Amino acid sequence: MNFSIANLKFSRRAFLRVFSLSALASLIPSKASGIGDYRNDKNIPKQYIQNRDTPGFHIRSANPFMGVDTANWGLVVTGMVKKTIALSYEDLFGFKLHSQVSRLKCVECWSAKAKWEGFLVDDLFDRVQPDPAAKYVYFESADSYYESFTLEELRRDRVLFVFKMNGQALSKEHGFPLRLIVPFKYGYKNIKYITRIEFTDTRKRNYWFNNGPYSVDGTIQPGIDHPLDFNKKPLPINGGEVFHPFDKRPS
Ligand SMILES: Nc1nc2c(c(=O)[nH]1)N[C@H]1C(S)=C(S)[C@@H](COP(=O)(O)O)O[C@H]1N2
Ligand SMILES: [Mo]
Repeated sequence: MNFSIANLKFSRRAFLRVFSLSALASLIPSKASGIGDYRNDKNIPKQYIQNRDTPGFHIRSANPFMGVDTANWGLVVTGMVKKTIALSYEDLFGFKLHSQVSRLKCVECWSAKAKWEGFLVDDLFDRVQPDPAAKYVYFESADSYYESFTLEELRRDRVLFVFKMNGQALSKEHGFPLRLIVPFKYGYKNIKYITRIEFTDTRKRNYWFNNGPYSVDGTIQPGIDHPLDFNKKPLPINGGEVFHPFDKRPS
C-alpha cells in the first residue's frame, strides 16, 4: 500500500515539474519577445549579472541576466533519447559526486582555476539513453545563451556538470544552479545556467559562432592564439606571448 502511494506522489510531482517548466518558459527573458539588446540599455539594475573583471575569477555573461530562481528552474533532457527527463534543483544532488581542479581559459586572454564539483556526463546521459544515431548535443540556458558539442567530446575525461565551485554552491554569476565544465575547450563552451539539453543527429551552432568570430568547436590549441577564428586564420603564439597584429608593441 505504502509503495503505491509513494509512486503516485512521485508521478504527480514529476508532472508538476514538467508543468512548471512550461510556465517557466514564459518567464525566462530570453524567450520573451520584444527585449532588445541589454548591452545598450543604460538602465540595467545593478544586481544584473554582466561582464565584470573580479579578482580570482572574472564573470562573463553575454546577456545581462538576473540569475536563476530554483523554484522556477528545471532541466529538460530530450531529443533523440529513449526517455525524455525533467530534473528539479533537488534532483541534482541525487547523482554521485565527483570533483576536479581545472582551469577555465577565456578567449579574451585571461584564465582562472577552481575546484569544481558535480556529476559525470554519462551519469546523466545513462538516464535518458541516447539513440545510437545521436551525434551532437545542444545546450540552452536561461540567459539566451546556447552551445553545441559532439557527443564524443562530452564523453572525454574531465568533462563535468557542476553545481559547486571552490566548496560553495555555484554563485549566481558563475552559473547557478548548473553549468558544464569542459577544460579542453575555451571558456565560452563552458555553458552556465543550463535549462535544456537536446540530442540531435545534425550539428547546431553556438552563441559565439553566431554573434562573434569564434568557432563552434572551441578547442584550446597549444601554440595558437585566440580568438581561434580571428579573420578565420589561427594566429601562432610568438615566443609564448599572446599577441594580435593590432596590439601595439612597446617602443
Ligand atoms: N549561459 C552562459 N554561459 C556562459 C557565458 C554566457 O554568457 N552565458 N559566457 C561564457 C564565457 S565567454 C566564459 S569565458 C565563461 C566564463 O565563466 P564565468 O563567468 O564563470 O567566469 O562562461 C561561459 N558560459
Ligand atoms: Mo569568454
